[in-house]
Amino acid sequence: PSTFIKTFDTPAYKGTVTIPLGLYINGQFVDPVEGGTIDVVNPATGKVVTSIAAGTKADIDIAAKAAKKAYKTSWGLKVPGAQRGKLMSKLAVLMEEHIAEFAALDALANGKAYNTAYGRDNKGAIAVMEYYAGWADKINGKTIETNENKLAYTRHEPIGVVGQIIPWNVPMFSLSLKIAPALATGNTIVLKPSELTPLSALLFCTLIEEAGFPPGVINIVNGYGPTAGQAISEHPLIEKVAFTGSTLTGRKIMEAAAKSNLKPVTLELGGKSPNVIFDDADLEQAVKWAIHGIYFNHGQNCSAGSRIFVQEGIYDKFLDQFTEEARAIKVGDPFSPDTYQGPQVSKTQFERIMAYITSGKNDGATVHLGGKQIGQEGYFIEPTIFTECQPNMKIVKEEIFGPVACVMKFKTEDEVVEQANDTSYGLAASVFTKDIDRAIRVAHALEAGTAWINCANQTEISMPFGGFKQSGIGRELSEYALENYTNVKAVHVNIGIRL
Ligand code: TXE
Repeated sequence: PSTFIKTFDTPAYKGTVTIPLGLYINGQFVDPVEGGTIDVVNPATGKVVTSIAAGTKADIDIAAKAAKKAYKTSWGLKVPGAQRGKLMSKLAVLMEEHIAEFAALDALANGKAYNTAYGRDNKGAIAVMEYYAGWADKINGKTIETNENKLAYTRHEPIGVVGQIIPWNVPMFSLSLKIAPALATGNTIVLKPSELTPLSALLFCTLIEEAGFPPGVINIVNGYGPTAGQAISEHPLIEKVAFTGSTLTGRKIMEAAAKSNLKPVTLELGGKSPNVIFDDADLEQAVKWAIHGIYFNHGQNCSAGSRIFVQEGIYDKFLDQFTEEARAIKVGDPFSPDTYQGPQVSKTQFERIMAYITSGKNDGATVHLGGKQIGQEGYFIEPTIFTECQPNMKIVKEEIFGPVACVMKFKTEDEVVEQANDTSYGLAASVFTKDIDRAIRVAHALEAGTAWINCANQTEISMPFGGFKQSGIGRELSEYALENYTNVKAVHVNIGIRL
């Protein structure tokens, strides 16, 4: 396979990054069987940066077989947890050594600010790898007291080969939070990055062997969803699939899993998270968190606080200050050090968001701020605020995944809890109030996998993350994620029962 060499000479990053462009299978970069390619586009310009190898079903098959062999011969229960953890720690060190290159590749293909890619995504990815390296020798079952004639205990065994399919919004963070718990528990992996942001994953592949992983333990196959992604979901040797992305694709993955070998599925899907701000909230802080809640990462956040409910007493003041802050957001070149918001990730996403803005207008909502493309080149969208929104409008019901907030007025706690829960999603929710009773009461009443009190969009590696309702199945991060990657075996040892 060929290589991609890119020299960056930007205010945020200067340096040259070199990555191989093949599929990473069984410890080697290889060409795809069918020779397909993916054009990687810089969303700040709309221009193709490079073309990379795209795998299909045939490549996933080779990767799954390599992963199976590695599982049987050089990973899984053959390798003590402490040793697995050691390799993962080494991998984290190598990721840290290359963090600037990772951030540059993610800023290039995703369009996110280099500083965000560096300080949030990639710092986070490294921390996740370190966190699960620490778990690798602590995957313990239990002894269970039954009767004196029996020793009964459980083992948390690895599942085997696991498939993982990730999106493009936080490329390296997603990769690490999928791979790390699977490795810690002794599984081998076939992972497909998003076709929109495949470059940083290729750099990651160059570190796997150096960290000491045997060939076949981690296989990374770039490719498109309906081909390579679908092949992962239905492959008979792959015994579990973990996915982050759209609800629509999540359904297809579950279906393929059910129709093939009934592999268990964990899903982290979209959201339409409510942010509820009461009259007695610290207004300045509520405004700042609400801005971070919806506009961080250009609104391309599964837990984005896209429905902002403000109590009538502070509604006007909130809207004024929120608008002022949104207007001040620095939109521009991802490689400029003071950029907060870059372009949306792709033309498709840009067009989808602009179509939502049009639908909001057509449905009678008011564009209070923004609503337009910025410039002619690339996929930049103005931070946008809709007011006068009604519950049945598409912009209120559906995930926009862009810098678009719906601000709505409410009167009472009961009313807002009902409205906030009036959604098929249930990923996250925020509540802002100084009244501790109300804060906890509302946080408990909101139907969401994560509830934030007086903050928004917070991630802790040691806290579980996942959705209620149609936002997903299973929990990622924290100790909870380990459950996704182990099979529990109950062992009954007879030490005296006679028949
Ligand atoms: O997602 P897809 P897209 C939401 C967000 C966004 C929308 C569409 O609302 O606007 O999804 O984004 C792979 N079998 N989120 O089109 O299609 C695909 O190759 C197996 C929320 O990018 O779900 C990629 O690797 N895999 C979200 C991954 O699925 C398939 C993050 C995600 O792509 C496949 C991203 C198939 N049939 C989007 N089709 C979040 N929860 O954070 C596609 N893929």
